[in-house]
Amino acid sequence: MATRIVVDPVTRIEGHLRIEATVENGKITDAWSAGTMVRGLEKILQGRDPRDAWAITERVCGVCTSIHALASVRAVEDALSITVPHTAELIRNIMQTTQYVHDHVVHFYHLHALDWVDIVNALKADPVKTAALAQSLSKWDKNTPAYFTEVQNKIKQFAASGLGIFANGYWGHPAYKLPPEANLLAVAHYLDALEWQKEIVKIHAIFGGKNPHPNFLVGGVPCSINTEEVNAINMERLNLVKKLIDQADEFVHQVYLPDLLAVASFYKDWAGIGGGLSNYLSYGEFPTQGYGNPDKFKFARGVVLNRDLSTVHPVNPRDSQEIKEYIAHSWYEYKGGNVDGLHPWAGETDIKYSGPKPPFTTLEGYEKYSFLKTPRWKEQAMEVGPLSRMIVSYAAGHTDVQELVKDTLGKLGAPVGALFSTLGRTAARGLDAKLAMDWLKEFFAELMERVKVREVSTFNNERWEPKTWPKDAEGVGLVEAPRGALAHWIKIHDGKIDNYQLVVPTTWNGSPRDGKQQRSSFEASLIGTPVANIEQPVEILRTIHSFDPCLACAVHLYDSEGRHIHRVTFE
Ligand code: NFE
Ligand code: MG
Repeated sequence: MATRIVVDPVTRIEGHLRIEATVENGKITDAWSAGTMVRGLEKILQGRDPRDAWAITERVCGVCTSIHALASVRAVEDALSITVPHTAELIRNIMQTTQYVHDHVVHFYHLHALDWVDIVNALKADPVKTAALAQSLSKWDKNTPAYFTEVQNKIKQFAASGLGIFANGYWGHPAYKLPPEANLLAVAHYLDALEWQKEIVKIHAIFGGKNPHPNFLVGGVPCSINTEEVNAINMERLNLVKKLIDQADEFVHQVYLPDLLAVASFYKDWAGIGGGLSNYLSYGEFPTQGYGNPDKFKFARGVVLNRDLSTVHPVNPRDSQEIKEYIAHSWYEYKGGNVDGLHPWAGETDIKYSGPKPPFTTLEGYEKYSFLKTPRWKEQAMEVGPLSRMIVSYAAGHTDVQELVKDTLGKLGAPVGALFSTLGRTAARGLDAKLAMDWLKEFFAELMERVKVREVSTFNNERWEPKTWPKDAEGVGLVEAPRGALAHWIKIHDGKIDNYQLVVPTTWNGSPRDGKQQRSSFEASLIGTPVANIEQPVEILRTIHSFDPCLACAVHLYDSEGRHIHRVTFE
């Protein structure tokens, strides 16, 4: 008999997500993913100055901070044909690679690790053996018996006081496979990562004034470089950036990547679980010769269909027949009816749902069940994220990505097919961080070369004044956010925003089914997942967390009167 499991709220994510699944004979047979809270942005933007949009959209989320600002300035620059000086583009790349590294490390330790790491079991570890294990993995200078003894003592005190926010974890669950020493090692690095993450974000503060939500600028970046000026980005600031980059490099290579491989080696069965969709979309990222030249991006742009790595299909975000958002199962209405999808330039964001509302207990049998819309590329569901970036760049022949992927699979003794899984998704995020780390160093070195020869212009003001703009303009800003393909579409009329639509990574991955009942990534990836104990569905968390969900980004509209859109009652 099928049993229905509800996980609501899913914790260790950003925003509000509910997952329901039916389990039969110990495996998931169907799943529903619902965004349960509404936020507001797309309507707030209407009628405003396009040059301000970055500051508003950026605040959709504090996790992928800065990313929506980048998508926004790119959309406006695209609409107004503004080219950004190369030095400004380098600084944007530095900001964004910094964001990748920060976001992925925080995800691995603070949002995902406890799906694989049993804190309580770490109490059984021998600190001497833990140090030996750690030293076999890396030369990080904290890999000593004294350090692991100290961490274990902290856990002991913590456990004695009831484990605080971790009290409801599924400790002792049979799905946890790490030996006690590996658990202790991971918990120690969980704490180290907390300390470290507040350092790397200073790079955002240096170039963008603060973090989260650093400043951006249409036409460039809002900082000027002058090595002799006390208030500009001077040598002291640049030296601090260099130091923070070196620290980050050490953390990624000496802590995150060795831990990722060590943990993964105990969970190889998860290379056969959670694959979900077989289509992968990446917009490509990190311009090296301008945003208008995607062939020279570090990550490739395109779509891989049916896991066929021999072909990369081109993506055109301007084509009204390619990317569309559907609302067959979302709490919205489109003026022209709810069957056809809308291209984002013609997108609508109106919650006028009047049909039956599901009770709090279940979504079963209700046609509409989420505040996320359902994006499709040529009517097909796409997975987005680090794994999609690896797959599309691999298929596009990017040799740095190919070598890294092959090398990692070799270390794990896993075939290429292992990529298409929960484990593959989590491993791909580590590779993404490593590539971003390497490129961060490269972009910074190039910036320093330009500083030496005083090629330091960071702003193109040619089209700053609205009187230089056409009466009507439309643009699209594509970004590979840490969680995947992100785009903002803007329509400008008489110097003001006429329409503004965001289609966000977690909207692709976490959306409800489309009108043809095709599932999106979260739902598809849960099918077939084993669940050992329906009271403690850690397996659902493993797969859902492997996407690093952000519902704050994914549900970004609001009701203009601030009404309760959907009131749930406890029964
Ligand atoms: Ni709020 Fe985000 C990222 C964007 S959504 S985290 O990365 O864009 O998936
Ligand atoms: Mg949207």
